This record gives sequence, structure tokens and C-alpha cells, in this order.
Amino acid sequence: MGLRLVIGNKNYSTWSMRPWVALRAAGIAFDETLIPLYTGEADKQRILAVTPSGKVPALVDGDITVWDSLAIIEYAAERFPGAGLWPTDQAARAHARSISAEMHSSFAALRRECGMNIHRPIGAKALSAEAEADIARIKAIWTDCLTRYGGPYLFGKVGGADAMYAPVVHRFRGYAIPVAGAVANYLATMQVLPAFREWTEAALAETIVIPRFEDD
Ligand SMILES: N[C@@H](CCC(=O)N[C@@H](CS)C(=O)NCC(=O)O)C(=O)O
Repeated sequence: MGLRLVIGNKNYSTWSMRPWVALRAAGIAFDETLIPLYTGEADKQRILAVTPSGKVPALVDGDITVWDSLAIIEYAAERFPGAGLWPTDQAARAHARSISAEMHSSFAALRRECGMNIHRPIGAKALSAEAEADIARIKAIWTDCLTRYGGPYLFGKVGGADAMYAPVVHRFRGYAIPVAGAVANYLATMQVLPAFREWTEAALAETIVIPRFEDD
């Protein structure tokens, strides 16, 4: 029995996108089950039947269920040590885990003000000082990684850290956030990554609209 990743709407579910891109980019085979989000009790119960968190993503591997995006990437890295989800060098691996955890726990203003909505026509919007500070921090994180490890991905080869930031790539693209130099190159690199494109094309094929994520 293979892996099964339970996810939400590809257009909106940033947390689902992260492990999906990580597994796909690493060449790890999995089946997916997509449960539409915020449709009501029946779909919520379908999620709860998989994970007590009541949230997606969740990964089912036989008797083992792992939920929460970063825990899934950690589990996959342990289960498939040759897949390259984290750098082999200990210092680089610690760095990759640090920026991945920082993504997981931070940038609330950017996440709130620039929700991922892949269908949204590209366009800038006025952002708070807090969101601008989040953007500056993310640019600094990416620039530091790309300088230290030489690109084209954050730690040279594509891995878990890139997957953790994949929805941010959509936010930078969709909200026309000004970029230059290494950060612009990184955005371009991510957008042609086959796993990123596959997710994006599937998101664009979705027709479900979640009104609360259509603020502007
Ligand atoms: N910290 C969690 C967040 C998971 C999460 O908030 N998932 C949202 C979708 S992106 C969800 O399942 N919402 C459905 C609900 O709360 O009913 C992770 O990293 O996986």
C-alpha cells in the first residue's frame, strides 16, 4: 500500500501545496485525495475521518497518519532518505529546517493580506507595514540562501525548504510584489519547476469559489 496525501482545494490551500510539491519534486510516489474546504459538515467529517486535527494536509502511510505540512515533509525525509528533501550537509540542513519552521510559524500579515488564490488576476494591493516587513524578511531569507548555496533553488537542489515557500511564490507573483536580482530569478525558477506547474495547472482547472478567500 502506497502513500496517500489528503489535501484541500489546490487554488487556495497553501498548507496542502507544501507537502504535495515536496513529495512530487522529490519523485516520491503518492496518491492524492482532495477534500473541498469549507463546504460544510460532510466534508469536514471526511477530513476528521483521516486526521484528528480536522485540517489538511494529512499523509496516510499504511497504519501511520501524519498531519501538518512540516511534519509530513519531515516524515517523508525520514522515510525516503535518498530523496533529498533536506540538504545532506548538517549546517545547511539546520538552516533549511530553520527557514522552513520560520515559514510555518511566521508571516501572519502577508498570509492574511495576500491569500493564495491562483485564479486571482495579477495585481498589487496596498499592504500594511507588517506585511511589508514580512516581504522584506522573506526576500532576505531567499537572498541569503541563494548567495550561500549558489541557487538555483534555496539549497542548490530543490527540496523541502522550496516547497515550504512555494505558496509564497504564488503570493509574490499574484500580488505583483516588486522583486529584482536573485529573488526575481528564484521566482522564475520556481514557476517552471514541474511540480509547481502541475499544482498550478490543476488549481486553474478548479471551479470552486470560496467567498471568504475572494476579499478583493
Ligand atoms: N499548521 C497546519 C495548518 C493546516 C490548515 O490550516 N489547513 C487548512 C487549509 S489550508 C484547513 O484544513 N482548513 C479547514 C478547516 O479548518 O476546516 C499545517 O501546516 O498543515
